[in-house]
Amino acid sequence: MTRGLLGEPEQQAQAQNMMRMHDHGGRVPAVRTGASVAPFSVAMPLPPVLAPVATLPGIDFYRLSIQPSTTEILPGVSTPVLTYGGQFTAPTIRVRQGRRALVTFDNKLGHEANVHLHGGRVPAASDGYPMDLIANGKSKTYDYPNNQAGATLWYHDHTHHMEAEHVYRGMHGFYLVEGTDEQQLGLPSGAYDVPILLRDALFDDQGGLVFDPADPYNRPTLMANGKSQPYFKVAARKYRLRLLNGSAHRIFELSLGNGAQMTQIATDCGLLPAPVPTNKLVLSSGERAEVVIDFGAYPLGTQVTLEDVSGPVLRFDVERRALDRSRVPDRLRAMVPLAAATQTRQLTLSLDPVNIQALINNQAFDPNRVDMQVRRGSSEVWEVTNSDTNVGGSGFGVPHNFHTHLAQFRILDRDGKAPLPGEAGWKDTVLIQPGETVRFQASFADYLGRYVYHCHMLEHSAIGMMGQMEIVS
Ligand SMILES: [Cu+2]
Repeated sequence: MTRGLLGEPEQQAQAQNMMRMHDHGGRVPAVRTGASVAPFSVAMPLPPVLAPVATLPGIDFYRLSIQPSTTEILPGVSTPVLTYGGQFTAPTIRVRQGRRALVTFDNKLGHEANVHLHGGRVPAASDGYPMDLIANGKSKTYDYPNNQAGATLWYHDHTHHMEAEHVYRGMHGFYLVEGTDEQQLGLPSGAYDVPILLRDALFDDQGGLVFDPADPYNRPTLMANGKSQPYFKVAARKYRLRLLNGSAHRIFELSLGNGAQMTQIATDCGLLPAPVPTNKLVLSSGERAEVVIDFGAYPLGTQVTLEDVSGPVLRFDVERRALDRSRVPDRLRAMVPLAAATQTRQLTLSLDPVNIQALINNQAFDPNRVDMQVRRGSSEVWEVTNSDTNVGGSGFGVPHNFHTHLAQFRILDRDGKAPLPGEAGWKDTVLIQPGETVRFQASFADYLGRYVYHCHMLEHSAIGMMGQMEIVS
């Protein structure tokens, strides 16, 4: 084991705990599954939109605490959680493209933590580098320039070794960038533009969240915006739904219970070139998809479920009429041709269950080691392979995904085959199935310094499936 990954005894213990991949170690927690609660018994809340504490020309100032809190995920049960702003689905920060946001976080968690703006193109000092932490009792102001296209971003903890548990316990929220050219498109807006954070959890008898990194597959309760299988009353008209997989580990495979199509309009980093009709959305941890669903197609009283392969997540209840002047244009966004790539790199993801590590190119993350240097403003092709077809000789394959900080990318191919139409836009996170190689081309704009890239199944990044690049001039 490298010193960088497992220097402290408590971190060693934690990592060993994480690598008991499927071995419950005799400590099987009492399960209070989502199935024990009647589905669709509570309304899906919308996370509050955070108001600026001060404003200057071109700049908004925001302030949020990082603090423990409680929330009601299962009806009538109080669950301790870790939050931004005391809210289990943190307040939504909604900004306009080109308008800078300075967000101050006051850490009252009782231990160190930080904040990463997932999908944000931000200076290295504001990226939430895993070792760049806010001590308990201290504050830090993150500088978000918002010089990027409109997109559904999110903010979450990135404390090295603790990111999986922190995010699992609730340190996640939306950060929505409104694009300057979006309004003229006429997409559903205002009350009909709805962020939905999807995730999972396992509960104990007392309603506490069980975090067992060794068994991330046993998290049967599905939630939307912090409630277990809620309903959401909708008008009979078009809605823009911003779906985020905020799970630490789970892959959602989503469809509508009635088999109807959704119209996908955006992916991680904003609008697709054109709308894509689809009846299935696969979102791995950290990925986003925006869809338009026209509930005007249904009579009042219709109930439409959003289903994962493991069960329903959310039910839309069509309960009133409303005027609808929104539309989904045939063209959403011009895609600039990719610049010529200056570099091709190969990265291989693998778990090492014997040494309790997760690796990129056979190395666990070491903050003292720079894995590559990348020229600012360059464009590179990365070939990322998931070699875990037979983890530890078990015969089982394990999916991974891959997230780049700072850089946005476009998928070139999967095992030589063209990407799906819904993957045709700019992305920052991509699912890679066992044995699969994904080739993407990334652009490294704007900022210098050290940024990480990693598997966004956070139990994997927490034990080393992460590397760092240094952007140089
Ligand atoms: Cu992984």
